[in-house]
Amino acid sequence: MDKKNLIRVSKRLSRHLRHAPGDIGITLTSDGWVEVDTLLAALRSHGLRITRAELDEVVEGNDKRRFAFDDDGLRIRASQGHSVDVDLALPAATPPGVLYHGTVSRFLGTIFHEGLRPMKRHAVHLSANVETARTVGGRRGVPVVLLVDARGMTAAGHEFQVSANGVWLTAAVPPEFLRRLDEAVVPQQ
Ligand code: HQG
Repeated sequence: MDKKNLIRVSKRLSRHLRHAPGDIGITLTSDGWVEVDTLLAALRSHGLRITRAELDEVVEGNDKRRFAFDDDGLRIRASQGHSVDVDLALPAATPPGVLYHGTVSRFLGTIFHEGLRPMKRHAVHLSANVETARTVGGRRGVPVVLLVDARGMTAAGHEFQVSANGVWLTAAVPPEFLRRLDEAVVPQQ
């Protein structure tokens, strides 16, 4: 599959495995899985014919490893980013001392007032490196990177999870744990 098609199929998978399974008549389990055969048949009857080998290619070749198969390869799910009601049942994990979030300046007023909220997704998405946060923020304009005091949050009892593709997730980040990166003194890890 060429790169353009890989992206096209990946976007389709994101849509149905994170946001709109009903659009192709599939149902996700409570932890987000769907049988691969069911998915391929549903995509086929909605105009997207791909083989299992091509699906493997999309999962393997995905820049952010957005999708994962279960251990026996019979089911697939999105590793994060859902808006539909699923519980991925990820175990709690201890984050590094600081995490990062990329956003844009027009949201800063609200963010510093009420903290980071999941908005349409299930969890606030954070990254362990600045570059990823910059890229995420850059989808919406000139990126502003926020530093999250994950150590302080952990000490205050906030829980974190890490998705299969390395995205750090938490329910919300109160404003007292946020600094603009360009104004922050980065604490030692
Ligand atoms: C902002 C993509 C106002 C937040 C990316 C963000 C990521 C607030 C937007 C993943 C706010 C939500 C997630 C508040 C947060 N007031 N704005 N209180 N709290 N925001 O897309 O983190 O390519 O739901 O800063 O790469 O941008 O889809 O979250 O700008 O990994 O795999 O509200 O989605 O991954 O936007 O991105 P999103 P996000 P994929």
